[in-house]
Amino acid sequence: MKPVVFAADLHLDPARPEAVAAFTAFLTRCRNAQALYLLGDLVEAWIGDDDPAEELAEAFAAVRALRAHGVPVYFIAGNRDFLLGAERAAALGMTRLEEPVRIELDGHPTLLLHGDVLCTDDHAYQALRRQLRDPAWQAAFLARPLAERRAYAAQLRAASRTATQTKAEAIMDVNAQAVAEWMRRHAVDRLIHGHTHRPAVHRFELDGRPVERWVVGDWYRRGTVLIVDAAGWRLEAV
Ligand code: LP5
Repeated sequence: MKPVVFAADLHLDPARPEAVAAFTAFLTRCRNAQALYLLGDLVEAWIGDDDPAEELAEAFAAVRALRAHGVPVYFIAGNRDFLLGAERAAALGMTRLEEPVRIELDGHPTLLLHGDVLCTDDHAYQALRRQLRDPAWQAAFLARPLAERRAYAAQLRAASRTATQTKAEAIMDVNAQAVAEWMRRHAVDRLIHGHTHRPAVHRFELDGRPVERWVVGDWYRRGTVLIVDAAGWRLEAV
């Protein structure tokens, strides 16, 4: 089985060139993969498809090079890049998939999510999410000039940074009930997600069956990706 690779929370930002370089180098190592799944927050903040995002051109050229090598790159949006549409994603070298995504992986029905929908104890975030995912709100936001949107996004980032510094760690993790409900509803025995920045595998029982939740890590210092191949499932630092 050729490797299927999962990464999330890269938060690509021209202000962090080392993370951009690490991602670009990582893509060249994915050339023997069956597929690469990017589970959201690929970029630090995506403010609309009319943003040329020129500073990240090299990273996206590497994504297109991987695709040209025959490796499909699938993208699921996160809370930082939900405004990256299917058409622009395709131009950047990726196929946008709408979550929840259910795949058959290594003989396991598997659910893929960014992960933020599982954090149901974070009521302030869930309220913000409902607002930001509202099509009317998005249309009004996208009608603003780019510079204004950039400033709003920076303000929201600052507000979020302040909020997350004072929230209890447990609130920002997944809710066990939510995990069980998503897995039950989609009849899967594996769940893969990011968002919480807590790379780990959680093995537990759901309705008497053994199931697993795999969490991939962020790329702020060093990325942690999930690789599934003939050797099994493993989290690997890159
Ligand atoms: O991102 P991360 O992991 O640090 O924190 C998230 C939650 N925060 C967010 C906000 C993003 O960081 C900002 C995204 C900007 C890019 C999108 C651009 C397009 C939209 C621009 C809109 C103006 O998702 C954080 C969670 C955390 O994950 C863990 O799950 O806790 O949620 C919050 O911090 C939300 C706060 O609790 C409530 C925020 C109140 C905001 C008040 C408005 C401030 C002014 C806005 C100006 C327009």
